[in-house]
Amino acid sequence: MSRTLMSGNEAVARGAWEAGVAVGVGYPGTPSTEVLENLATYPSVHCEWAPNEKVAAEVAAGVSLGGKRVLVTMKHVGLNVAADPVFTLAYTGVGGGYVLYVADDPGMHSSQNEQDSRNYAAFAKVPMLEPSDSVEALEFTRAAFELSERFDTPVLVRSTTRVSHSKAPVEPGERDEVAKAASFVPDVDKWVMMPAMAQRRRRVLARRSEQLAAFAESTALNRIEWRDSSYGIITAGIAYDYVREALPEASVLKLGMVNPLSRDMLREFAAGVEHLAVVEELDPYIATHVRALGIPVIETGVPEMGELTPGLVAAAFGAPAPEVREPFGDLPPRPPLLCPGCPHRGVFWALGKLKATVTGDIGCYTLGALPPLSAMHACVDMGASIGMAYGMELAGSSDGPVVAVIGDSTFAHSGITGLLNMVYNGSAGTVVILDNRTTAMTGHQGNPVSGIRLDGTPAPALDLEALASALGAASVVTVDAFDLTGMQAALKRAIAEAGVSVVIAKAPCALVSAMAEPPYAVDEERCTACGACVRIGCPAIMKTPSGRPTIDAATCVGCGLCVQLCRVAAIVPGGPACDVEGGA
Ligand SMILES: Cc1ncc(C[n+]2csc(CCOP(=O)(O)OP(=O)(O)O)c2C)c(N)n1
Repeated sequence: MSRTLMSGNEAVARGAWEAGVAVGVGYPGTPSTEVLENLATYPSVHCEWAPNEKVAAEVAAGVSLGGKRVLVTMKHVGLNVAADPVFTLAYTGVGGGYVLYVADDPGMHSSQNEQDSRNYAAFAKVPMLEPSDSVEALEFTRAAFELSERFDTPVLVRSTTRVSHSKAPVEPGERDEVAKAASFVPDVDKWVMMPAMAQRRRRVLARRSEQLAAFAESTALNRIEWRDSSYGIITAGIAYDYVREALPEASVLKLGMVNPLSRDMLREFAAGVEHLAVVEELDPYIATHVRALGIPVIETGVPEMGELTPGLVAAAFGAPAPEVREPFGDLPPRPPLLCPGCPHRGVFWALGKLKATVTGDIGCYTLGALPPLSAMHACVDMGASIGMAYGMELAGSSDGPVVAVIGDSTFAHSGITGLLNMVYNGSAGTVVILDNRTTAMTGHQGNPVSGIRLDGTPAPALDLEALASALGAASVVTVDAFDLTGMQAALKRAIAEAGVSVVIAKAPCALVSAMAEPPYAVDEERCTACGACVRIGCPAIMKTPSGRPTIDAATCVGCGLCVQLCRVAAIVPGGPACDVEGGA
Protein backbone atom coordinates (compact mmCIF):
# COMPACT_ATOMS: atom_id res chain seq x y z
CA MET A 1 0.00 0.00 0.00
CA SER A 2 1.40 3.42 -0.94
CA ARG A 3 1.77 6.46 1.30
CA THR A 4 -1.62 7.43 2.66
CA LEU A 5 -2.88 10.37 4.65
CA MET A 6 -4.13 9.02 7.96
CA SER A 7 -5.36 10.50 11.20
CA GLY A 8 -3.70 9.25 14.36
CA ASN A 9 -6.79 7.16 15.06
CA GLU A 10 -6.74 5.63 11.57
CA ALA A 11 -3.05 4.86 12.00
CA VAL A 12 -3.65 3.13 15.34
CA ALA A 13 -6.27 0.96 13.64
CA ARG A 14 -3.83 0.19 10.82
CA GLY A 15 -1.05 -0.60 13.29
CA ALA A 16 -3.29 -3.00 15.20
CA TRP A 17 -4.38 -4.68 12.00
CA GLU A 18 -0.79 -5.03 10.79
CA ALA A 19 0.07 -6.52 14.18
CA GLY A 20 -2.40 -9.30 13.41
CA VAL A 21 -5.03 -8.26 15.92
CA ALA A 22 -7.94 -10.70 15.99
CA VAL A 23 -10.48 -8.63 17.92
CA GLY A 24 -11.11 -4.93 18.53
CA VAL A 25 -13.50 -3.92 21.31
CA GLY A 26 -14.29 -0.60 22.96
CA TYR A 27 -16.85 2.02 23.88
CA PRO A 28 -17.15 5.24 21.89
CA GLY A 29 -15.77 8.48 23.27
CA THR A 30 -14.17 11.47 21.60
CA PRO A 31 -11.33 11.57 20.60
CA SER A 32 -10.95 7.76 20.46
CA THR A 33 -14.03 6.61 18.55
CA GLU A 34 -12.67 6.37 15.00
CA VAL A 35 -10.08 3.72 15.89
CA LEU A 36 -12.60 0.92 16.20
CA GLU A 37 -14.78 2.27 13.39
CA ASN A 38 -11.70 2.09 11.13
CA LEU A 39 -10.40 -1.23 12.36
CA ALA A 40 -13.83 -2.68 11.56
CA THR A 41 -13.25 -1.94 7.87
CA TYR A 42 -10.23 -4.30 7.70
CA PRO A 43 -10.53 -7.99 6.83
CA SER A 44 -9.91 -10.85 9.30
CA VAL A 45 -10.61 -8.84 12.42
CA HIS A 46 -13.78 -8.87 14.49
CA CYS A 47 -14.80 -5.51 16.02
CA GLU A 48 -17.59 -4.64 18.40
CA TRP A 49 -18.85 -2.00 20.78
CA ALA A 50 -19.30 -3.09 24.36
CA PRO A 51 -21.91 -1.44 26.62
CA ASN A 52 -19.06 0.20 28.58
CA GLU A 53 -15.29 0.32 28.88
CA LYS A 54 -15.07 -2.14 31.77
CA VAL A 55 -16.90 -4.78 29.79
CA ALA A 56 -14.71 -3.99 26.77
CA ALA A 57 -11.52 -4.44 28.83
CA GLU A 58 -12.86 -7.73 30.19
CA VAL A 59 -13.93 -9.08 26.81
CA ALA A 60 -10.43 -8.21 25.64
CA ALA A 61 -8.99 -10.07 28.62
CA GLY A 62 -10.88 -13.15 27.49
CA VAL A 63 -9.61 -12.82 23.93
CA SER A 64 -6.07 -12.50 25.26
CA LEU A 65 -6.63 -15.47 27.59
CA GLY A 66 -7.69 -17.37 24.48
CA GLY A 67 -4.31 -16.60 22.92
CA LYS A 68 -5.33 -13.96 20.37
CA ARG A 69 -4.16 -10.37 19.99
CA VAL A 70 -6.74 -7.78 21.01
CA LEU A 71 -7.11 -3.99 20.91
CA VAL A 72 -9.32 -2.16 23.42
CA THR A 73 -10.25 1.49 22.77
CA MET A 74 -11.70 4.24 24.93
CA LYS A 75 -11.40 7.89 25.88
CA HIS A 76 -9.57 8.97 29.03
CA VAL A 77 -12.60 8.89 31.35
CA GLY A 78 -13.37 5.43 30.02
CA LEU A 79 -10.16 4.25 31.60
CA ASN A 80 -11.64 5.12 35.00
CA VAL A 81 -14.47 2.73 34.22
CA ALA A 82 -12.06 0.05 32.93
CA ALA A 83 -9.49 0.57 35.67
CA ASP A 84 -10.66 -2.34 37.80
CA PRO A 85 -9.81 -5.11 35.32
CA VAL A 86 -6.76 -3.26 33.97
CA PHE A 87 -5.06 -3.01 37.36
CA THR A 88 -5.40 -6.74 37.98
CA LEU A 89 -4.53 -7.69 34.41
CA ALA A 90 -1.16 -6.14 35.23
CA TYR A 91 -0.84 -9.02 37.71
CA THR A 92 -2.15 -11.86 35.51
CA GLY A 93 -0.34 -10.70 32.43
CA VAL A 94 -1.66 -11.72 29.06
CA GLY A 95 -2.05 -14.57 26.63
CA GLY A 96 -2.27 -12.96 23.21
CA GLY A 97 -1.02 -9.35 23.04
CA TYR A 98 -3.30 -6.94 24.93
CA VAL A 99 -3.13 -3.27 23.89
CA LEU A 100 -5.39 -0.63 25.40
CA TYR A 101 -5.63 2.59 23.41
CA VAL A 102 -6.67 5.59 25.50
CA ALA A 103 -7.23 9.05 24.04
CA ASP A 104 -6.98 12.07 26.35
CA ASP A 105 -8.71 15.37 25.71
CA PRO A 106 -6.54 18.27 26.92
CA GLY A 107 -8.62 21.43 26.90
CA MET A 108 -11.81 19.37 27.22
CA HIS A 109 -13.14 19.91 23.71
CA SER A 110 -15.67 17.17 24.38
CA SER A 111 -15.16 15.87 27.89
CA GLN A 112 -16.15 16.48 31.46
CA ASN A 113 -12.55 16.57 32.73
CA GLU A 114 -9.00 16.54 31.34
CA GLN A 115 -7.32 13.86 33.44
CA ASP A 116 -3.87 12.81 32.28
CA SER A 117 -3.87 9.06 31.57
CA ARG A 118 -0.10 8.79 31.90
CA ASN A 119 -0.67 8.63 35.65
CA TYR A 120 -2.60 5.40 35.14
CA ALA A 121 0.43 3.71 33.60
CA ALA A 122 2.61 4.42 36.61
CA PHE A 123 -0.30 3.65 38.98
CA ALA A 124 -1.19 0.31 37.39
CA LYS A 125 2.47 -0.55 36.66
CA VAL A 126 1.91 -1.16 32.98
CA PRO A 127 4.02 0.16 30.11
CA MET A 128 2.70 3.12 28.14
CA LEU A 129 3.73 4.31 24.69
CA GLU A 130 2.90 7.79 23.46
CA PRO A 131 3.06 8.60 19.73
CA SER A 132 3.57 12.16 18.47
CA ASP A 133 1.95 11.77 15.07
CA SER A 134 0.22 9.31 12.75
CA VAL A 135 3.47 7.63 11.65
CA GLU A 136 4.31 6.82 15.25
CA ALA A 137 0.69 5.94 16.02
CA LEU A 138 1.02 3.07 13.55
CA GLU A 139 4.54 2.03 14.57
CA PHE A 140 3.95 2.30 18.31
CA THR A 141 0.72 0.30 18.14
CA ARG A 142 2.56 -2.50 16.35
CA ALA A 143 5.38 -2.29 18.86
CA ALA A 144 2.89 -2.34 21.74
CA PHE A 145 1.66 -5.80 20.72
CA GLU A 146 5.21 -7.15 20.62
CA LEU A 147 5.96 -5.61 24.01
CA SER A 148 2.76 -7.03 25.46
CA GLU A 149 3.70 -10.60 24.51
CA ARG A 150 7.42 -10.24 25.21
CA PHE A 151 6.87 -8.93 28.74
CA ASP A 152 3.54 -10.67 29.41
CA THR A 153 1.70 -7.45 30.23
CA PRO A 154 -1.13 -5.26 28.99
CA VAL A 155 0.31 -2.21 27.21
CA LEU A 156 -1.29 1.24 27.11
CA VAL A 157 -1.00 3.44 24.03
CA ARG A 158 -1.89 7.03 24.91
CA SER A 159 -2.95 9.69 22.48
CA THR A 160 -4.42 13.18 22.76
CA THR A 161 -6.97 14.97 20.59
CA ARG A 162 -4.41 16.58 18.26
CA VAL A 163 -2.59 13.31 17.56
CA SER A 164 -5.85 11.36 17.24
CA HIS A 165 -7.45 13.79 14.83
CA SER A 166 -4.57 15.33 12.83
CA LYS A 167 -3.59 13.71 9.57
CA ALA A 168 -0.11 12.91 8.32
CA PRO A 169 1.29 10.74 5.50
CA VAL A 170 1.87 7.18 6.65
CA GLU A 171 3.44 4.23 4.87
CA PRO A 172 1.31 1.26 5.76
CA GLY A 173 2.86 -2.21 5.87
CA GLU A 174 1.63 -5.78 5.56
CA ARG A 175 -0.32 -7.72 8.16
CA ASP A 176 1.62 -10.17 10.33
CA GLU A 177 -0.25 -13.40 10.62
CA VAL A 178 0.63 -13.98 14.24
CA ALA A 179 1.44 -17.59 14.95
CA LYS A 180 0.50 -17.29 18.61
CA ALA A 181 -0.98 -20.43 20.20
CA ALA A 182 -4.68 -19.91 19.73
CA SER A 183 -5.83 -22.20 22.47
CA PHE A 184 -6.41 -21.56 26.14
CA VAL A 185 -3.91 -23.13 28.51
CA PRO A 186 -5.27 -23.42 32.06
CA ASP A 187 -2.88 -21.92 34.63
CA VAL A 188 -4.54 -21.16 37.96
CA ASP A 189 -1.44 -19.51 39.34
CA LYS A 190 -1.41 -16.97 36.52
CA TRP A 191 -5.09 -16.37 35.87
CA VAL A 192 -6.99 -16.85 39.15
CA MET A 193 -6.25 -13.82 41.31
CA MET A 194 -7.12 -15.15 44.75
CA PRO A 195 -4.93 -13.62 47.47
CA ALA A 196 -2.31 -16.39 47.52
CA MET A 197 -1.85 -16.28 43.74
CA ALA A 198 -2.11 -12.48 43.60
CA GLN A 199 0.65 -12.22 46.20
CA ARG A 200 2.91 -14.36 44.01
CA ARG A 201 1.94 -12.45 40.87
CA ARG A 202 2.68 -9.18 42.70
CA ARG A 203 6.31 -10.30 42.81
CA VAL A 204 6.17 -11.26 39.14
CA LEU A 205 4.88 -7.75 38.44
CA ALA A 206 7.80 -6.24 40.38
CA ARG A 207 10.33 -8.33 38.39
CA ARG A 208 8.61 -7.38 35.14
CA SER A 209 8.74 -3.69 36.08
CA GLU A 210 12.51 -4.02 36.50
CA GLN A 211 12.81 -5.74 33.10
CA LEU A 212 10.70 -3.03 31.49
CA ALA A 213 12.85 -0.35 33.11
CA ALA A 214 15.90 -1.98 31.54
CA PHE A 215 14.11 -2.16 28.19
CA ALA A 216 13.30 1.57 28.43
CA GLU A 217 17.05 2.30 28.46
CA SER A 218 17.69 0.71 25.09
CA THR A 219 14.49 1.02 23.10
CA ALA A 220 14.43 3.12 19.95
CA LEU A 221 11.03 4.38 21.09
CA ASN A 222 13.06 6.98 23.04
CA ARG A 223 15.70 9.08 21.32
CA ILE A 224 18.01 11.98 21.95
CA GLU A 225 18.32 14.64 19.27
CA TRP A 226 21.47 16.62 20.03
CA ARG A 227 21.48 20.21 18.80
CA ASP A 228 22.38 23.38 20.72
CA SER A 229 23.52 22.26 24.16
CA SER A 230 22.47 25.45 26.00
CA TYR A 231 18.86 24.24 26.22
CA GLY A 232 17.68 20.65 26.47
CA ILE A 233 13.99 19.81 26.40
CA ILE A 234 12.48 16.53 27.53
CA THR A 235 9.15 16.00 25.85
CA ALA A 236 6.68 13.43 24.52
CA GLY A 237 3.52 13.14 22.43
CA ILE A 238 2.18 16.19 20.63
CA ALA A 239 4.33 18.47 22.80
CA TYR A 240 7.35 17.15 20.85
CA ASP A 241 5.96 18.63 17.62
CA TYR A 242 5.36 21.98 19.34
CA VAL A 243 8.91 22.02 20.75
CA ARG A 244 10.40 21.32 17.32
CA GLU A 245 8.35 24.12 15.81
CA ALA A 246 8.89 26.70 18.57
CA LEU A 247 12.49 25.85 19.56
CA PRO A 248 14.09 24.30 16.45
CA GLU A 249 17.65 24.72 17.79
CA ALA A 250 17.10 23.06 21.17
CA SER A 251 18.38 19.57 21.96
CA VAL A 252 15.50 17.21 22.63
CA LEU A 253 15.00 13.97 24.52
CA LYS A 254 11.90 12.57 22.88
CA LEU A 255 10.23 9.92 24.99
CA GLY A 256 8.06 7.43 23.13
CA MET A 257 7.83 5.22 26.18
CA VAL A 258 6.39 7.29 29.02
CA ASN A 259 6.20 4.42 31.49
CA PRO A 260 8.62 3.26 32.68
CA LEU A 261 10.84 6.26 32.05
CA SER A 262 14.39 5.68 30.95
CA ARG A 263 16.45 6.87 33.93
CA ASP A 264 19.90 6.56 32.36
CA MET A 265 18.80 8.40 29.25
CA LEU A 266 17.33 11.18 31.39
CA ARG A 267 20.63 11.46 33.29
CA GLU A 268 22.72 11.35 30.11
CA PHE A 269 20.60 14.02 28.48
CA ALA A 270 20.62 16.23 31.57
CA ALA A 271 24.42 15.99 31.73
CA GLY A 272 24.76 17.08 28.10
CA VAL A 273 22.83 20.37 28.33
CA GLU A 274 23.24 23.59 30.28
CA HIS A 275 19.57 24.17 31.12
CA LEU A 276 17.09 21.32 31.29
CA ALA A 277 13.35 21.84 30.83
CA VAL A 278 10.37 19.55 30.40
CA VAL A 279 7.59 20.46 27.99
CA GLU A 280 4.54 18.28 28.43
CA GLU A 281 0.79 18.72 28.10
CA LEU A 282 -1.30 18.48 31.30
CA ASP A 283 0.27 17.11 34.49
CA PRO A 284 3.97 17.57 35.34
CA TYR A 285 4.25 13.80 34.96
CA ILE A 286 7.71 13.59 33.40
CA ALA A 287 8.99 16.62 35.35
CA THR A 288 8.04 15.00 38.67
CA HIS A 289 9.86 11.80 37.76
CA VAL A 290 12.93 13.71 36.58
CA ARG A 291 13.05 15.80 39.76
CA ALA A 292 12.67 12.61 41.81
CA LEU A 293 15.94 11.44 40.26
CA GLY A 294 17.59 14.53 41.73
CA ILE A 295 17.91 16.17 38.32
CA PRO A 296 17.17 19.92 38.43
CA VAL A 297 14.56 21.12 35.94
CA ILE A 298 13.99 24.80 35.24
CA GLU A 299 10.53 26.31 35.70
CA THR A 300 9.23 27.42 32.30
CA GLY A 301 5.71 28.58 32.98
CA VAL A 302 4.33 26.13 30.41
CA PRO A 303 0.71 25.79 31.56
CA GLU A 304 -0.27 22.59 33.39
CA MET A 305 -3.82 22.65 32.09
CA GLY A 306 -5.44 22.94 28.71
CA GLU A 307 -3.81 22.31 25.36
CA LEU A 308 -0.37 23.55 24.50
CA THR A 309 0.36 25.30 21.22
CA PRO A 310 3.66 26.12 19.50
CA GLY A 311 2.98 29.74 20.51
CA LEU A 312 2.60 28.88 24.20
CA VAL A 313 5.82 26.85 24.12
CA ALA A 314 7.68 29.67 22.36
CA ALA A 315 6.37 32.22 24.87
CA ALA A 316 7.50 30.09 27.81
CA PHE A 317 11.09 30.25 26.49
CA GLY A 318 10.98 33.84 25.23
CA ALA A 319 11.35 32.59 21.66
CA PRO A 320 9.64 34.26 18.67
CA ALA A 321 6.13 32.92 18.13
CA PRO A 322 5.91 30.55 15.15
CA GLU A 323 3.71 31.78 12.35
CA VAL A 324 0.17 30.50 12.58
CA ARG A 325 -2.88 31.22 10.53
CA GLU A 326 -5.32 32.87 12.87
CA PRO A 327 -8.93 31.69 12.71
CA PHE A 328 -11.26 34.12 10.99
CA GLY A 329 -12.33 36.61 13.63
CA ASP A 330 -15.62 37.67 12.10
CA LEU A 331 -17.45 34.35 12.29
CA PRO A 332 -20.67 34.52 14.30
CA PRO A 333 -20.45 32.56 17.56
CA ARG A 334 -22.32 29.25 17.37
CA PRO A 335 -23.11 27.99 20.88
CA PRO A 336 -23.95 24.27 21.02
CA LEU A 337 -27.69 23.65 20.84
CA LEU A 338 -30.02 20.70 20.61
CA CYS A 339 -30.72 20.15 16.90
CA PRO A 340 -33.99 21.17 15.29
CA GLY A 341 -36.32 18.20 15.71
CA CYS A 342 -34.32 16.80 18.65
CA PRO A 343 -36.58 14.53 20.73
CA HIS A 344 -34.85 15.60 23.97
CA ARG A 345 -36.16 19.18 23.78
CA GLY A 346 -39.76 18.52 24.82
CA VAL A 347 -38.72 16.44 27.85
CA PHE A 348 -36.70 19.33 29.27
CA TRP A 349 -39.51 21.75 28.54
CA ALA A 350 -41.91 19.49 30.51
CA LEU A 351 -39.43 19.07 33.39
CA GLY A 352 -39.02 22.86 33.52
CA LYS A 353 -42.80 23.31 33.75
CA LEU A 354 -42.86 20.89 36.69
CA LYS A 355 -40.05 22.87 38.39
CA ALA A 356 -38.15 19.62 38.82
CA THR A 357 -34.60 19.45 40.08
CA VAL A 358 -32.92 17.40 37.38
CA THR A 359 -29.79 15.36 37.92
CA GLY A 360 -28.50 14.82 34.42
CA ASP A 361 -26.04 12.71 32.58
CA ILE A 362 -23.69 12.78 29.63
CA GLY A 363 -24.90 12.92 26.05
CA CYS A 364 -26.49 15.38 23.64
CA TYR A 365 -29.18 15.91 26.24
CA THR A 366 -26.73 17.60 28.63
CA LEU A 367 -27.51 20.67 26.49
CA GLY A 368 -30.84 20.76 28.35
CA ALA A 369 -28.86 22.54 31.08
CA LEU A 370 -28.43 25.63 28.89
CA PRO A 371 -30.90 28.50 28.43
CA PRO A 372 -33.62 28.79 27.49
CA LEU A 373 -34.48 25.26 28.69
CA SER A 374 -32.21 25.44 31.78
CA ALA A 375 -33.67 22.17 33.05
CA MET A 376 -30.64 20.16 34.16
CA HIS A 377 -28.88 20.96 37.39
CA ALA A 378 -26.07 18.44 37.70
CA CYS A 379 -23.93 16.34 35.35
CA VAL A 380 -20.83 14.52 36.56
CA ASP A 381 -20.07 11.24 34.80
CA MET A 382 -21.82 8.56 32.77
CA GLY A 383 -24.56 6.98 34.88
CA ALA A 384 -24.30 9.49 37.75
CA SER A 385 -27.77 10.97 37.19
CA ILE A 386 -29.52 8.05 38.86
CA GLY A 387 -27.30 7.70 41.92
CA MET A 388 -27.30 11.46 42.40
CA ALA A 389 -31.10 11.74 42.17
CA TYR A 390 -31.40 9.08 44.85
CA GLY A 391 -28.76 10.83 46.95
CA MET A 392 -30.74 14.08 46.72
CA GLU A 393 -33.80 12.17 47.84
CA LEU A 394 -31.81 11.02 50.90
CA ALA A 395 -30.66 14.60 51.53
CA GLY A 396 -34.31 15.68 51.38
CA SER A 397 -33.35 19.25 50.62
CA SER A 398 -35.10 19.83 47.31
CA ASP A 399 -38.41 21.76 47.32
CA GLY A 400 -39.76 20.26 44.12
CA PRO A 401 -39.47 16.79 42.63
CA VAL A 402 -36.04 15.34 41.80
CA VAL A 403 -35.79 13.56 38.47
CA ALA A 404 -32.84 11.71 36.92
CA VAL A 405 -32.47 12.07 33.15
CA ILE A 406 -30.26 9.65 31.23
CA GLY A 407 -29.76 8.70 27.57
CA ASP A 408 -30.25 5.18 26.24
CA SER A 409 -26.57 4.47 25.60
CA THR A 410 -25.64 5.94 28.97
CA PHE A 411 -28.32 3.87 30.70
CA ALA A 412 -26.87 0.70 29.16
CA HIS A 413 -23.35 1.90 30.01
CA SER A 414 -23.84 2.47 33.71
CA GLY A 415 -27.41 3.38 34.58
CA ILE A 416 -28.83 -0.07 35.20
CA THR A 417 -27.13 -0.66 38.54
CA GLY A 418 -28.17 2.83 39.71
CA LEU A 419 -31.81 1.97 39.03
CA LEU A 420 -31.40 -1.36 40.80
CA ASN A 421 -29.97 0.54 43.78
CA MET A 422 -33.02 2.83 43.93
CA VAL A 423 -35.35 -0.15 44.02
CA TYR A 424 -33.18 -2.03 46.51
CA ASN A 425 -33.04 0.88 48.93
CA GLY A 426 -36.71 1.85 48.73
CA SER A 427 -36.49 5.06 46.69
CA ALA A 428 -39.60 6.87 45.49
CA GLY A 429 -37.65 8.63 42.74
CA THR A 430 -38.20 9.07 39.02
CA VAL A 431 -35.85 8.20 36.18
CA VAL A 432 -36.40 9.44 32.62
CA ILE A 433 -34.63 7.41 29.94
CA LEU A 434 -34.21 9.33 26.70
CA ASP A 435 -34.45 6.58 24.11
CA ASN A 436 -33.43 8.23 20.84
CA ARG A 437 -32.37 4.85 19.37
CA THR A 438 -28.69 5.75 19.13
CA THR A 439 -25.53 7.02 20.81
CA ALA A 440 -25.92 10.44 19.22
CA MET A 441 -23.26 12.45 21.04
CA THR A 442 -20.31 10.49 19.72
CA GLY A 443 -21.55 10.08 16.15
CA HIS A 444 -24.49 7.66 16.12
CA GLN A 445 -22.96 4.40 17.18
CA GLY A 446 -25.37 1.54 17.78
CA ASN A 447 -25.84 0.32 21.34
CA PRO A 448 -27.67 -2.50 23.16
CA VAL A 449 -30.87 -0.40 23.37
CA SER A 450 -30.96 0.50 19.68
CA GLY A 451 -30.05 -3.08 18.81
CA ILE A 452 -27.53 -2.19 16.11
CA ARG A 453 -24.00 -3.58 16.18
CA LEU A 454 -20.78 -1.88 15.09
CA ASP A 455 -20.93 -3.61 11.71
CA GLY A 456 -24.54 -2.42 11.24
CA THR A 457 -26.10 -5.85 11.76
CA PRO A 458 -29.20 -6.07 13.95
CA ALA A 459 -28.89 -7.26 17.55
CA PRO A 460 -31.62 -8.04 20.09
CA ALA A 461 -32.71 -4.57 21.24
CA LEU A 462 -32.87 -4.19 25.02
CA ASP A 463 -36.51 -3.97 26.13
CA LEU A 464 -36.24 -1.02 28.52
CA GLU A 465 -39.78 -1.45 29.89
CA ALA A 466 -39.25 -5.13 30.66
CA LEU A 467 -35.84 -4.46 32.19
CA ALA A 468 -37.06 -1.61 34.43
CA SER A 469 -40.00 -3.76 35.58
CA ALA A 470 -37.72 -6.72 36.23
CA LEU A 471 -35.45 -4.51 38.31
CA GLY A 472 -38.51 -3.73 40.43
CA ALA A 473 -39.66 -0.27 39.28
CA ALA A 474 -43.21 0.33 40.55
CA SER A 475 -44.29 2.04 37.35
CA VAL A 476 -42.83 2.07 33.86
CA VAL A 477 -44.32 3.96 30.95
CA THR A 478 -43.18 4.79 27.43
CA VAL A 479 -44.20 8.17 26.01
CA ASP A 480 -43.77 9.70 22.56
CA ALA A 481 -41.02 12.27 23.17
CA PHE A 482 -42.79 14.78 20.86
CA ASP A 483 -46.12 14.62 22.72
CA LEU A 484 -45.80 17.52 25.18
CA THR A 485 -49.15 16.98 26.90
CA GLY A 486 -48.59 13.25 27.20
CA MET A 487 -45.06 13.85 28.53
CA GLN A 488 -46.21 16.29 31.19
CA ALA A 489 -48.98 13.97 32.33
CA ALA A 490 -46.66 10.95 32.44
CA LEU A 491 -44.04 12.85 34.43
CA LYS A 492 -46.67 14.10 36.92
CA ARG A 493 -47.95 10.54 37.47
CA ALA A 494 -44.42 9.17 37.78
CA ILE A 495 -43.41 11.79 40.34
CA ALA A 496 -46.54 11.03 42.41
CA GLU A 497 -45.75 7.29 42.41
CA ALA A 498 -44.83 5.87 45.84
CA GLY A 499 -42.08 3.61 44.49
CA VAL A 500 -39.45 3.97 41.77
CA SER A 501 -40.93 5.21 38.51
CA VAL A 502 -39.43 5.13 35.04
CA VAL A 503 -40.53 7.23 32.07
CA ILE A 504 -39.10 6.23 28.71
CA ALA A 505 -39.18 9.19 26.31
CA LYS A 506 -39.01 7.53 22.94
CA ALA A 507 -38.42 9.04 19.49
CA PRO A 508 -35.48 8.67 17.12
CA CYS A 509 -32.67 11.21 16.96
CA ALA A 510 -33.56 13.83 14.33
CA LEU A 511 -30.31 13.14 12.49
CA VAL A 512 -30.85 9.39 12.37
CA SER A 513 -34.48 9.50 11.27
CA ALA A 514 -33.68 12.38 8.88
CA MET A 515 -36.98 13.94 9.85
CA ALA A 516 -38.15 16.04 6.92
CA GLU A 517 -41.73 17.06 7.52
CA PRO A 518 -42.82 20.28 5.78
CA PRO A 519 -41.50 23.29 7.71
CA TYR A 520 -43.77 25.53 9.73
CA ALA A 521 -44.19 29.30 9.48
CA VAL A 522 -45.55 32.00 11.78
CA ASP A 523 -48.89 33.56 10.87
CA GLU A 524 -48.08 37.13 11.81
CA GLU A 525 -51.70 38.18 12.08
CA ARG A 526 -52.44 35.63 14.74
CA CYS A 527 -49.14 35.78 16.58
CA THR A 528 -49.29 37.70 19.88
CA ALA A 529 -45.50 37.61 20.36
CA CYS A 530 -45.98 35.83 23.71
CA GLY A 531 -42.61 34.10 23.25
CA ALA A 532 -43.80 30.58 24.19
CA CYS A 533 -42.35 29.07 21.00
CA VAL A 534 -39.03 30.89 21.43
CA ARG A 535 -38.58 29.54 24.95
CA ILE A 536 -38.26 25.99 23.68
CA GLY A 537 -34.82 26.82 22.29
CA CYS A 538 -35.24 25.56 18.73
CA PRO A 539 -32.51 26.87 16.39
CA ALA A 540 -35.14 27.28 13.65
CA ILE A 541 -37.12 29.85 15.65
CA MET A 542 -35.73 33.37 15.92
CA LYS A 543 -37.02 36.67 17.21
CA THR A 544 -37.29 39.47 14.66
CA PRO A 545 -36.42 43.04 15.74
CA SER A 546 -40.17 43.61 16.22
CA GLY A 547 -40.17 40.93 18.93
CA ARG A 548 -42.19 38.51 16.86
CA PRO A 549 -40.86 35.03 16.17
CA THR A 550 -40.01 33.82 12.72
CA ILE A 551 -39.25 30.28 11.57
CA ASP A 552 -36.31 29.56 9.28
CA ALA A 553 -37.80 27.19 6.71
CA ALA A 554 -34.37 25.82 5.81
CA THR A 555 -33.71 24.78 9.42
CA CYS A 556 -37.19 23.67 10.54
CA VAL A 557 -37.73 19.92 10.14
CA GLY A 558 -41.41 20.06 11.08
CA CYS A 559 -41.25 18.27 14.44
CA GLY A 560 -44.27 20.27 15.61
CA LEU A 561 -43.20 20.99 19.19
CA CYS A 562 -43.71 24.73 18.71
CA VAL A 563 -47.16 24.10 17.21
CA GLN A 564 -48.19 22.41 20.47
CA LEU A 565 -46.98 25.40 22.48
CA CYS A 566 -48.76 28.11 20.53
CA ARG A 567 -52.02 29.00 22.30
CA VAL A 568 -53.33 31.08 19.37
CA ALA A 569 -52.59 28.55 16.59
CA ALA A 570 -50.26 31.01 14.88
CA ILE A 571 -47.78 28.35 13.76
CA VAL A 572 -48.97 26.88 10.51
CA PRO A 573 -47.61 24.67 7.72
CA GLY A 574 -45.45 26.98 5.76
CA GLY A 575 -43.69 25.55 2.77
CA PRO A 576 -42.27 22.61 0.87
CA ALA A 577 -40.60 19.77 2.75
CA CYS A 578 -36.85 20.13 2.90
CA ASP A 579 -35.05 17.41 0.97
CA VAL A 580 -32.38 16.10 3.29
CA GLU A 581 -30.76 13.99 0.57
CA GLY A 582 -29.73 17.03 -1.41
CA GLY A 583 -31.07 20.26 -2.87
CA ALA A 584 -34.12 22.13 -1.62
C1 LIG B 1 -16.88 6.92 30.66
C2 LIG B 1 -17.24 7.64 29.40
N1 LIG B 1 -17.23 6.96 28.24
C3 LIG B 1 -17.56 7.59 27.09
C4 LIG B 1 -17.91 8.91 27.09
C5 LIG B 1 -18.25 9.59 25.77
N2 LIG B 1 -19.71 9.79 25.71
C6 LIG B 1 -20.28 10.92 26.13
S1 LIG B 1 -21.93 10.83 26.09
C7 LIG B 1 -21.92 9.31 25.43
C8 LIG B 1 -23.18 8.55 25.10
C9 LIG B 1 -24.32 9.39 24.70
O1 LIG B 1 -25.34 8.58 24.21
P1 LIG B 1 -26.77 8.58 24.84
O2 LIG B 1 -26.73 8.37 26.31
O3 LIG B 1 -27.59 7.59 24.09
O4 LIG B 1 -27.29 10.07 24.60
P2 LIG B 1 -27.48 10.88 23.21
O5 LIG B 1 -26.20 11.57 22.92
O6 LIG B 1 -27.88 9.90 22.17
O7 LIG B 1 -28.55 11.88 23.51
C10 LIG B 1 -20.64 8.88 25.26
C11 LIG B 1 -20.29 7.61 24.68
C12 LIG B 1 -17.88 9.58 28.33
N3 LIG B 1 -18.16 10.88 28.43
N4 LIG B 1 -17.57 8.93 29.46
